[in-house]
Amino acid sequence: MFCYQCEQTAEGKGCTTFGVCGKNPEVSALQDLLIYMLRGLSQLALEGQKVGVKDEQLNLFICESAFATLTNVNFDSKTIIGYINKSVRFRDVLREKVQSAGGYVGFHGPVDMVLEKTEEGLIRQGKEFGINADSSSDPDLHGLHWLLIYGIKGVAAYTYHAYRLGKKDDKVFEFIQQGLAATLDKSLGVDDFFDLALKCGEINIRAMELLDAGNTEAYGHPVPMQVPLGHRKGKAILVSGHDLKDLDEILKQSQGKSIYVYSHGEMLPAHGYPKLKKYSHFFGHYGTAWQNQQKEFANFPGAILMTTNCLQNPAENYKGNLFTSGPVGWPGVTHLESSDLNCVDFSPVIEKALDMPGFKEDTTVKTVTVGYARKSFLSLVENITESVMKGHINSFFLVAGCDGAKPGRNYYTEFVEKTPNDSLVLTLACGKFRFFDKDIGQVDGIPRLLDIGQCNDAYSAVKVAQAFEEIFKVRMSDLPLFFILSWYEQKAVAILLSLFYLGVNIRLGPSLPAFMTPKILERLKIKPLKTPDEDLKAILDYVNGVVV
Ligand code: FSO
Ligand code: SF4
Repeated sequence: MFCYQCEQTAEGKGCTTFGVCGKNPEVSALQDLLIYMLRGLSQLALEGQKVGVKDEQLNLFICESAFATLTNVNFDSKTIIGYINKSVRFRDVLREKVQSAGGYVGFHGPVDMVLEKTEEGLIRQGKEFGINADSSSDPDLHGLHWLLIYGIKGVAAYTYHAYRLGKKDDKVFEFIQQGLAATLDKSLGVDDFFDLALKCGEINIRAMELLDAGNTEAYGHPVPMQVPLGHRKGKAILVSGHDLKDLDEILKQSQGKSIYVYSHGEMLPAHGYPKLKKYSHFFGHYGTAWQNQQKEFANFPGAILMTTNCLQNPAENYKGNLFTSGPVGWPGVTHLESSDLNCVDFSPVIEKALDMPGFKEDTTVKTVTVGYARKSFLSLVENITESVMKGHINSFFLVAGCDGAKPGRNYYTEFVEKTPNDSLVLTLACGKFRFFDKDIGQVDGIPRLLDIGQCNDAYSAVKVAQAFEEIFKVRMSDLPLFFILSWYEQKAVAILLSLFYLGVNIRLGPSLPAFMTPKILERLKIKPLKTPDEDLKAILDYVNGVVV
């Protein structure tokens, strides 16, 4: 196997014998084959568009199945084979339709390939079409192909979430297909792929906007909310991942059953959404970020639902209490299918929670504040502007991105602790669990630590950055707003490309993507993290106009 799509890839180069994430070589080969098939389906879909052949189910299928190949999403060979077989069915019908409508279908590769019938055969084929299948090509071009594919996987995940909430835009589907098809087009060069990466960033902002509209129209705009970090005596369900629709459903279905529902990981900001918080049994938050789940889930005395990434190899002592939904899967863990993409029947989760002991007593709790998504944050803009005018606030840090297991991730805690008192720290995504319960004080009554939300709320960060452009009357790249990012998986790659599109200078860690060559990093203006002291000094020197 060879996989280098995430930050924890072995030795910073690539997982070659077994995934650090728990992905085995067989599933890795099957995922490679699925992605190869999606690239071919995209070639046909683009030809279809030229002759008026469109298929929304195909558009959605590409997003859902690409989402399943993100890091820590689906480890179940049966599910991936199901997606591969479905891709063949879509391909054969589409080829027929495009041809009948007078379109071109004479592609060689995934479009005319005959797939094996057995699991072993598909694994064998997958090994031929993985990342290193075209390793003879120029390293920059090769890196850009995979940068684009990983960025598109992130866009596909956001698009899938948005679709479930009734939001879609053909432009996004079209770009996903254009980008995937481009990776099979030998006539394209390095500059073409930089343009496509830029376009991927732009389209990702649209996908995030759709998701933001879906979430806020369904659940209201997040408002600042104190979230208890403890628990209540009684039966319990824990919901992890990012999917607010699944959380809403489970809250609805577990009402009146004497069960408390808790968020885990990236679900924490869900407490800020008024229409989710209205459920009195949506009590608080349990645990921290995804990489601590094996310990945290084992100690949770109720049922656990994983709605999206990041799923880890479930230990035997909680595997029977764990459920997955959407594109997530692990062999032997009960998966709850939705028949119509909308409503999942969560009764097995509820029954499991009722069978389990639950918490024996209430705990006295600490709380954290969430809910500074764009609307709440923008309501502070007047106060922030005043503080900036008085010189009480001089810089802003967006400390955003993913958490992970590597020791180097302590950087972010230390960085936040060392930020000067005349700065605000904005957080987004699961990286914040390193410091989310720290009190770093206030400036003129404004909390210095403001949580914008989970990574699916990244559109709010874009709106906030655009508001800063208004306050300071300068372009985003000249703002005293500094992006200190931690990346982990492919949604983070899509967001990186969006920031690249917006012209933002990025500091990225804890290690740089293995698929980005020095040329790609330079062109995307990505700086590696040094130490918190060195980076803060460089930033503050810049803010204070010190010329070095
Ligand atoms: Fe974290 Fe995982 Fe939200 Fe990612 S839980 S790492 S970028 O999947 O999605 O921030
Ligand atoms: Fe390795 Fe990451 Fe790929 Fe998993 S997703 S196999 S950890 S590079």
